[in-house]
Amino acid sequence: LMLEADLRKALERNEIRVLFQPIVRLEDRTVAGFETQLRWDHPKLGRIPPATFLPVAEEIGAIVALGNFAIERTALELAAWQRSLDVEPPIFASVNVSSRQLLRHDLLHDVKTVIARTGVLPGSLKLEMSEGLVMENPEYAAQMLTRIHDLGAGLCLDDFGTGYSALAYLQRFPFDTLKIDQSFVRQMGQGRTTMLRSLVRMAQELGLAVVAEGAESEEDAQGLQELGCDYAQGAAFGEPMTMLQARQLVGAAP
Ligand code: G
Ligand code: G
Ligand code: MN
Ligand code: NA
Repeated sequence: LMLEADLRKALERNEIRVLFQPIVRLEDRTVAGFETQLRWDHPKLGRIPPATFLPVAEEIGAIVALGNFAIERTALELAAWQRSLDVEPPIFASVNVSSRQLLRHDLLHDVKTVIARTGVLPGSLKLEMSEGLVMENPEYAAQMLTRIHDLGAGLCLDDFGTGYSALAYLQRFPFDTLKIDQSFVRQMGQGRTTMLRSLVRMAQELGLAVVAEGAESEEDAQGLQELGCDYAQGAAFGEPMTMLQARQLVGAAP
């Protein structure tokens, strides 16, 4: 297939972008960090979303290279910000990781190498992954994540609430943050807050920070804050933007 041949060359041809979507503190609406998102700017087809090209990358064995590119590019940018900004806590970035990176490749080694090479403050580099990914091989995932956590990197459980595993079970994993799936924010918009309320309460009792995704309006943001979410991301605060725009947003040196 055309797409496969093109994707093999996309990295070296500089067609892969790492976008940054702001994550704000609900208490004062300041930017706490970003979630990074890969995009492929195809020369003929235009911008291709990860949901389209990551499965292709998986098939052709390019998923680890793309994942490492996202981690490395993000860490380089954060390290540059840290040299020009003096904010406490430092601005973080949370990079999505795929099942293959965590379960069938040495993600520990990759993260360790990137931290050493870039000098990024380890705690400002976070990895996020879905519950489904972790549950593919919980024993191995727990081991790997514990060792990555020991490097000082942050760990966020993505799409929380959409899976079937109990939080009590996931407590054995060293996550510091839960990201509540946007479907619960949609429910809140329809006056249904039961799920969101209990997910937030569980997270709080376990000492985990809570990010809500899919905050699309000021009304969403206020509702999430009232329910005790610490952070939110979504159209209300900014769509995924270029690194240059993110740099300007946080006031780092150009
Ligand atoms: O932006 P969009 O909704 O199209 O993103 C679709 C999915 O692609 C997201 O859920 C996100 O987890 C995934 N994704 C985006 N960037 C990366 C990345 O760098 N690595 C991995 N593994 N997944 C990513
Ligand atoms: O990694 P994950 O699958 O969670 O990726 C998050 C996806 O959700 C990204 O593609 C991001 O662009 C998207 N997203 C972020 N904020 C909003 C929002 O406010 N509304 C909608 N519909 N999508 C959002
Ligand atoms: Mn995500
Ligand atoms: Na998500």
